[in-house]
Amino acid sequence: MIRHSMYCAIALALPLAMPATVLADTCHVTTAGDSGNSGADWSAPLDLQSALALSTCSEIWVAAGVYTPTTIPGATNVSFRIDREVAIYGGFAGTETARDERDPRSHVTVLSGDIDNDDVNDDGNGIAESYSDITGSNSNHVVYLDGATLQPITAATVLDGFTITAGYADGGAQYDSGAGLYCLGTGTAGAGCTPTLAQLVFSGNRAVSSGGAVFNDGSAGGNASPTFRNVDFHGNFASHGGAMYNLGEAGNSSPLLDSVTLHGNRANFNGAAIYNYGASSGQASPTLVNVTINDNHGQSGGGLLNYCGSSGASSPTLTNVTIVGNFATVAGGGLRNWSSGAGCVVTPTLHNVILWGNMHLQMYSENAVPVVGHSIIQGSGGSGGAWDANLGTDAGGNLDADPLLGPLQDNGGGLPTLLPGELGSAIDNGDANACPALDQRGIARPQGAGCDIGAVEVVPDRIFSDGFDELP
Ligand SMILES: [Ca+2]
Ligand SMILES: [Ca+2]
Ligand SMILES: [Ca+2]
Repeated sequence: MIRHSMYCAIALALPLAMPATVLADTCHVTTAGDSGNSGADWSAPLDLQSALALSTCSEIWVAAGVYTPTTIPGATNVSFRIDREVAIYGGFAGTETARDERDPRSHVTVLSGDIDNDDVNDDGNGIAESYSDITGSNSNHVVYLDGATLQPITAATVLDGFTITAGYADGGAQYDSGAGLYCLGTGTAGAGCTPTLAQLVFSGNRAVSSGGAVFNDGSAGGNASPTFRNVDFHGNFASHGGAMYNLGEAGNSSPLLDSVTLHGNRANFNGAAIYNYGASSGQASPTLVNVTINDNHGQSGGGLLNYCGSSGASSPTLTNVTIVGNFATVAGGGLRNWSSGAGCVVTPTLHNVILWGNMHLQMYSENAVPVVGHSIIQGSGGSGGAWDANLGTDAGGNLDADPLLGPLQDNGGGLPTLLPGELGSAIDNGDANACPALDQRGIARPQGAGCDIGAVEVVPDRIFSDGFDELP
């Protein structure tokens, strides 16, 4: 009864105390939303396209359900288009009054490209778990971030808590790339696409050309370098860059991937998970921290392809990254580093990285000399006299011993990871100077005597000083 009377007092006081424009700043969206509603609360929801179009919606809350950019079959060029500063959050049940009450894993909020609603959906979840679920008419880009037309897209533009699925980029020109999300930071001077992309799943997107899930276009003087945090890429497909393609041609495309898993992606040709392309004085040099790359298949670069075509750079920095069980039919089951033009620099830096069980060759380099320290590389010989110089510069602390990884599964933290065995080579053998504060799951580093190599820090079984396990 006390609660009820307080609620009434607040409900009566609010309209007097706060102008309507403030109430409209957070706009509410449901699958039953309508452009005629205010969006001010869950009882008057907007549809998603209307909320994106309203400049008064500086923050958008989206309730669980499946959203498509259009329901007109054949209108494949229509996307959820974002060209301004706005923070968009999914994962709401549709009753919350505070943002941190949401839960994207319980209240799955899907942005789908299946505009004619005919994709394989046996499980009824509205998500393409694989690109092979796609049929009929699908959006060329499910989400289109335009940082070149009105204003640059900055880190203040947030997309957080969604599953992005069933895009099929099979149109002409740029409509053949970036089926899940196209990040446009190219063209006019000052253009940029550097959004914050968090708690996302990119599943079952397909591009005829490049970037099955994501295409970061930082060409022609631009910059397309998003931050990806807690993101899962799986079941995506393209000719180049099965999950992601970073185009830094006469520009920059160097995203940050922090706590990301890429698994089960495919490329017909290069970069089954990620293709980094630097050329014409541009660069594609992403930073990967606490990243798991597993079971991706392509022709060359089963995990990453780092390529430079002419006078540019493709020199990613990998720290505590696990690249395991990927496959390339030609070369570089884990990584291929390929410098093919004059003035090119392809010098990836690997610290605390696991490269194990990739076919064929863990890492293959042409005119490129990676710097490798405190990493586990199968067949490398380890640091010292037995080091295989084809792998690059031995910065010390490298090992050639089995990390005894478990299967890809949820080991906590929400993303699938590969847990190192407690008796394996990863435990406590990382470089303390390169050790991130947390692991991919959000567990504090280091645990035990030192930082572990790879994306996951193992919490040792607690042993009492007498040597006996503690009681349960
Ligand atoms: Ca499904
Ligand atoms: Ca379809
Ligand atoms: Ca440790």
